Order: sequence, then structure tokens, then C-alpha cells
Amino acid sequence: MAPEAGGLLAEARERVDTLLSAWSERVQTIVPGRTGEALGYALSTPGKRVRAALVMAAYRSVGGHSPAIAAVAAAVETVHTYSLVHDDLPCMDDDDLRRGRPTTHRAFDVPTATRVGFLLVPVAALVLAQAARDLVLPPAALGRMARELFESGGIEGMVGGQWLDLEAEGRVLDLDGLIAVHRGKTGALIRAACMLGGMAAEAPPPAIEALAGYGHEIGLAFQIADDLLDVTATSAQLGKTAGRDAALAKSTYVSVLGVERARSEAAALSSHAIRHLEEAGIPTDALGALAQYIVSRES
Ligand code: GRG
Repeated sequence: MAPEAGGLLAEARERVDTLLSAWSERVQTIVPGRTGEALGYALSTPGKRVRAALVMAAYRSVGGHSPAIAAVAAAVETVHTYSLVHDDLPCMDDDDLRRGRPTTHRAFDVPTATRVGFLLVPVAALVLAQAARDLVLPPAALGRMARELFESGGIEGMVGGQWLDLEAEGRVLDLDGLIAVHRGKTGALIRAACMLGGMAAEAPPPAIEALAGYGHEIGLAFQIADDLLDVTATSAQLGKTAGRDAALAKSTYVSVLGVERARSEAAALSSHAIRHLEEAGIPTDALGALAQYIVSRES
């Protein structure tokens, strides 16, 4: 792993996990009983926090310097966590293992995990609103950030991509079809993470556009790396069931292009991502290291 990416991810994990564990306790006072307990379980299961690191690195790359940016990162990770809880349900990818632990519906039950996923969406909105207060951002900036986060998580982004993905099970997609799935289900939230970092720093529109361009490329590269790891890594390395794409008869970059071409496509996207930053004069050290990590990660 590029050393700087390791440091960024470790910092993001430490700061975001602390915030999410406080939110986990707080939501359990609002949502009592088994559902509250399951909410806490989902919120505090340990992820790599790549999206959080992207928020924080994007923020700093355009001059942001408040430690409160970690709260914006926590909001993005909360939307991501909701998507994982629902993705693992029997009606979707039907998986037993996530982040090295039983999936929420396995640790609890399907109705509880379904409620947890839905409840995490308003929790993400609360986390984002608190972040804007901590960062002393004007209401218009919070509005822009909320719109970007929840649009990217919606029908034109993550939900739409997941929908296409579910409909495509057992069918062979061409490359354009596959790109539409990947950009929606995975890329949209990653692009939003990068944009929210810029918006939190109140960066000018051209800088936000450059961060969006970077996130657009790196979001697709992230899912290509995920497709590769599904065939090259073990369940123990991944903390989730390996080989799931083949079991569900999913079209992936590996099934469509093969391992080598998938790898080179991810590397090309990473270079394009960095070019967006260079063209806008945005420093590429931290975001470049994260791009490198994303395409060469081992879990
Ligand atoms: C109603 C159709 C419908 C959808 C609901 C469930 C859902 C919305 C979307 C699923 C989106 C999804 C899970 C995409 C996969 C993204 C992905 C590659 C996740 C793994 O991310 P990592 O590796 O995981 O960053 P950690 O655990 O480290 O956070």
C-alpha cells in the first residue's frame, strides 16, 4: 500500500469510527430494543473507510483545515453502510459475511436488518447536518452537500445502479451495460464523497468539478478492483464471501474483459482521475495516493 494512503485510511478509520460509535449510542436511545441494537451493530462494524478518506483528502486538497471534516466523512460512510446492510439481504445479494462479521440480517433477522437500512438514511442526514454546524458552514453549503449525497444515493446513482445489477443477474452484459451498473451502484457515492470534501471547504465551482471528475474515474476503478478481488482474494482477506459474483452469475469486468484487461482499465482510470486534478491545479499527493491504493488494494 502507498504509505501515505495507509496513513490517510488509518486516520479516517480512527476519527470516523469514534464519531459513528457515538452516533450508534445516541440512536439506540431514540430507537430502543432489538432494532436499536442492530442499528448500533451495523454502524459500528469496521469498514476500510475509503470513502471517508476521500472526503478528508478532497477537503484538504482544496485548502480545508478543520478536523470537523470527519463528520462529513461519517455521513457518507453512513449512507454506504445502509447500502451494505440492504445489499446483503436475501432479496438482493444474499450474503452471510460482511466486514469480517455476520451480516446484519444474519446477526439479527431480515425484518430488523431491513428496518436498519432504512433508518440509516435519516441518521446520515442528521450526521451531515451536525457536520455542517461543526464546520460553521452556511445553510446553502449544507443544501448543496445534502443534495449531492442523497442524489448520488438515489435512483440516478446507487439505487439505480443496484437495480440494474439485480435485473442483470444471469444475463450477459456488454461493457456499456456493465459501466452503467458500476458507475451507479458504486461510482456515484464515491464521486459524491470527493465533491462533498470540496463543498465542505467552500471551494469554487471549477475545483468541485475537478473533484467530481476525479471521483467519477476512481469510482469506476474501485468497482473494477472489487470485481478483481472477488476472483483473486479469499473470504478471509475480504471479510466478505469471495466468488459471490460467479455464484450469482453476474457480469463483471473480469467476466467481460478478463483479469489482465480489467487491471489495465483500472490503472488507466486512475491516471485519468489524477489528470482532472492536475488540470485544475489541485495538489495530487493525497488523492493520488488514494487512487493508487484503490486500484492495487488487496482487500
Ligand atoms: C432498492 C434496488 C435498491 C437498492 C438499494 C442496496 C443498495 C441500495 C445499493 C447497493 C450498493 C452497493 C452495495 C454497491 C457495492 C459497493 C461496494 C464495492 C462495496 C464495498 O465497499 P468497500 O470495499 O467496503 O469499501 P467496506 O466494508 O470496506 O466499507
